[in-house]
Amino acid sequence: MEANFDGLVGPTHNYAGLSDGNIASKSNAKDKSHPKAAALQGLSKAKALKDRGFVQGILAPHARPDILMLKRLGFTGSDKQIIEKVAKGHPELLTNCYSSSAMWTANAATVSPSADTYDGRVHFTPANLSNKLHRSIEPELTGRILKQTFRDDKFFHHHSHLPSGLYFGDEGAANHTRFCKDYSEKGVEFFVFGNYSLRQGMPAPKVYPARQSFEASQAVARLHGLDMEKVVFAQQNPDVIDQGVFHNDVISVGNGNVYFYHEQALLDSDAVLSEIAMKLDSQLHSIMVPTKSVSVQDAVSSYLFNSQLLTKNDGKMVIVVPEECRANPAVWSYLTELEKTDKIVNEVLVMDVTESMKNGGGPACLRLRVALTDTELGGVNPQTLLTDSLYTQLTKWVEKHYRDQFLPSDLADPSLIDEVRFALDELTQIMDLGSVYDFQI
Ligand code: SUG
Repeated sequence: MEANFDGLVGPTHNYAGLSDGNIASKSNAKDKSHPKAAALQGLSKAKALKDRGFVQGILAPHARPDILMLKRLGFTGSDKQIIEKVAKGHPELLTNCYSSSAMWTANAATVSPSADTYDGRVHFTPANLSNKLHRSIEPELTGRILKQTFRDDKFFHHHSHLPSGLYFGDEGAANHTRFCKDYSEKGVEFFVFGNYSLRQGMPAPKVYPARQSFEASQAVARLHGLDMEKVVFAQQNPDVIDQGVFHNDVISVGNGNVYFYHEQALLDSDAVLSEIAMKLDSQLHSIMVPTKSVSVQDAVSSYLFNSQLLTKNDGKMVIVVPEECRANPAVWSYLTELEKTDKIVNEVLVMDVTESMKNGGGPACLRLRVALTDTELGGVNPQTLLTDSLYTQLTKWVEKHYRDQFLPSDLADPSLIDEVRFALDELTQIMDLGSVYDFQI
């Protein structure tokens, strides 16, 4: 089966405008956020999908502020004194070390299911997220959270993140798709990159950064021991990166034998699609959305492609889209037609994840896909798998600890450190995460 592990939105969810190239993040910078509503929206999405029979997990949020990062930058004193100094003299560092961006677990790691890997284990490589300061501080803790979640090393193989820096910039599953006939069979792993970091004169975006390099995608495929006859590398169209498509999952999504993509998503789409179909050795059901139906601008503002394509019991698929798709006439008319006419994708399900959308994260950003066998599912920490009881516990926990509203200026409040730590300490008990966080209370 395919399990989806959604990121639990952290208590300091805020809009700091930290992501150049991500239009929503920039345009909502300094707005008031609603951490409690954000976390509850995410949990409701996960619960709704669990109630429909999909396997749903939860990945814990990160501990913020990242005091260790500040200490490595030369700040000294008690944790509260450090925050006071940073708030006074370096407000830009304060927003970075307090970001709750780990909630977008599509960027947590690249995952290869056991059917594809050399040692028959599920492989995880945390993304180094080198392109943005606030995200580059995630991989160590992400690795620890993944180890506490996918525990049994008989089934799970955890790698370290790739070397930091721009040469091996890696953004995880947001730029990785797996096509297959059946989840349990060997599939085709599809890596989409934004640029070549070590080759001169290749196509590259001009306005915004490419976050994923070809060299990084290749390294992850090597680490996971994939059969290169079953791997496809493709370059994202640099022009769409320059229009705000900072990850491939903002312009295309695949599942099973279905690829749902925008006409302008890739360089040389025809060749890429034939390679996927050839390596899949079965029919690829490709749904190309033409620019005349949905412009790149509409795709970016509605997040049509940042949707989840989920296989139902009858083999058909539901597409889970954000509310913003319903509000966009061109996108909604496209989806209404798709639901009526497509042979496989026959249902549209709309979810409210507005708080995440305002930072550029749709339904698909909020989840990490992990295809597992029944036996492997047994090796997952059970307290990370969503049940009615875990949903109730997590909802109560959020209601108890999260603020209703938040402005980036609230990060200067030194008492926030304890507020967050008490909450996370309780969470480690609810989710049985041991000493995954490195703070003391
Ligand atoms: O990395 N936004 C995230 C959104 C990630 C979306 N993920 C996928 N497409 N898979 C990013 O740009 C904004 C944070 C801020 O501005 O406060 C932010 O990090």
